[in-house]
Amino acid sequence: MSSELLVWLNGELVSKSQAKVSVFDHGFLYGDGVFEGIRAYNGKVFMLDEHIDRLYDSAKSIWLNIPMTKEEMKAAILQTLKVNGLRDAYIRVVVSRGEGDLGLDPRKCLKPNVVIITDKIELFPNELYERGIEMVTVSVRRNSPQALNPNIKSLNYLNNILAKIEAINAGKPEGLMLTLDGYVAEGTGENIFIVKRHELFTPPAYMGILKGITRKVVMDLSREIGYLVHEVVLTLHDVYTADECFITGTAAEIVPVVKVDGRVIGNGVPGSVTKALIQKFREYTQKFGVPID
Ligand code: PXG
Repeated sequence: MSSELLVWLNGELVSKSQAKVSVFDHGFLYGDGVFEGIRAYNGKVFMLDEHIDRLYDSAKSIWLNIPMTKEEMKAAILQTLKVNGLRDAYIRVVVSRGEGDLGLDPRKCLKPNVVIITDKIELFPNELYERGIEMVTVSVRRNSPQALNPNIKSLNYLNNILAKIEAINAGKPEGLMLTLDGYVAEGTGENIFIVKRHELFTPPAYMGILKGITRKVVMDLSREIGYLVHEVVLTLHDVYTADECFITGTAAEIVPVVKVDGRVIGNGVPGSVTKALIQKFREYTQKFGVPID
């Protein structure tokens, strides 16, 4: 095993310092490309098929042809984890339009660049999960699906980054993004749920959000435990008056939210439903996934 991290770049494993693409790549010039963030837990890749399916769906939607099959992509991910000796990891798959000229025309980009980065996972501090976080509604609205569908996990994340900066400037770790109509959409890189009378509510995917894979797992686990789950339009009033609130994402997993725009949610501490789901989710991630070897 090499001491320097190896990156999968267009079919070759190259050391981190050698893993480079052209400044003429349209991923760099225009954010023209797609990506996925995936986790490995305990020697197994969590929800691998679901992430690969979403990657290929994002690519299809933007007319980007990934130059390898899904099976080849999965094998490449497993190989990259293996050579780096990683059992608990964060995996970033990036497919960009490739090198072109300075114009927008993607037809000039003949070969997409495919990159798989695997690295140690930087866990969020434990106290975040024990105490919960505060969120603030940001003024930047989530991209309209009519302009750029948030279901596409594209390299163009400026919408979310601007929202994140606003939250940070307000001194809060995470921002709550609304749709153009002012309905609750999602966090900057997480989906949102509220709990009311032991039932779960989350905005439907057609509202213009990323259809999160953690969101789907949480909905399934909730139903398994016996909670009803509803995908419904939510207002800020619904959030402020919820018993519990939490956000979900591959990196964050399930993070309790205890204050939104200054309103204390429920008792101001992570609620029993949220805590039960965090516990159940952790067990699930340790058990299920595609083995690395
Ligand atoms: N909404 C948005 C806008 C996202 O980008 C999620 C929801 C959650 O989806 P999953 O499938 O992960 O449950 C995301 C996740 C990170 C990071 O490292 C996460 C995301 C994008 C970029 C970075 O925290 N996406």
